[in-house]
Amino acid sequence: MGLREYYDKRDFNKTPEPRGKEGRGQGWSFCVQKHAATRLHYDFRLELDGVLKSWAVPKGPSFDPADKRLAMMTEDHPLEYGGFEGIIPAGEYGGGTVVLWDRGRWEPIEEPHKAYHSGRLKFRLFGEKLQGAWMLVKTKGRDPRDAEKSWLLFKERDQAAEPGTDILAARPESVKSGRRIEELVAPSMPATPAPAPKRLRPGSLPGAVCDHTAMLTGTRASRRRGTCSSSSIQASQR
Ligand SMILES: [Mn+2]
Repeated sequence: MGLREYYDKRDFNKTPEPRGKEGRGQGWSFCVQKHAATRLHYDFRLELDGVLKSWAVPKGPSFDPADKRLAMMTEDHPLEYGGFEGIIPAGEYGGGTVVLWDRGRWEPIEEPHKAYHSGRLKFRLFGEKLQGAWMLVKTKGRDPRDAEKSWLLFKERDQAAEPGTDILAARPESVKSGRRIEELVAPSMPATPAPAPKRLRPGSLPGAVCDHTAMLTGTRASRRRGTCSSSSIQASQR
């Protein structure tokens, strides 16, 4: 697939995501990014032939072999993406917050190119959270238009399988920053704090919601709402 689609979808003047380039040779990195975009999902990526083969997994990986998680193939990503976490601005492709949820090495159990192209990829993961044998199997999607993109990701039965453990709830934090996705804020902030809203008293509206991400990325909706307390804005600017 290569990186053409990855480049076509992004404006690198606007997104902090790495431009990267296709790598040479074969390494065996893998990563999982938790991505709060329009919908929360987990991006599962395996290095193959100098790029990260990528699947978006809406429900995330599970240590229970009975959980077959839908994994929609997405565009190849550059190897540099394996270190990325940050905030993709609203309005850009994939706009939202990304944390590096897991990373490590992977190891194919069968010849990986043949396995990938036949739609049955067995592998082991040596991550900080994900371990043991896993499988990605191509499946017929519910929508025929998705037939070429729909895979299932699931844990194989082995000693690393833990049907009783919800790894997503138990270990929500980033392996890079230690932060949960709700705690991640934009790294480069304007030097002067945003002026406090004048007429609205902070938190005075019933059901007022403090949307940090929207405040920080300066969307019109959040400015209009203007309901974040100044202390929480300052806290999030540290
Ligand atoms: Mn994503």
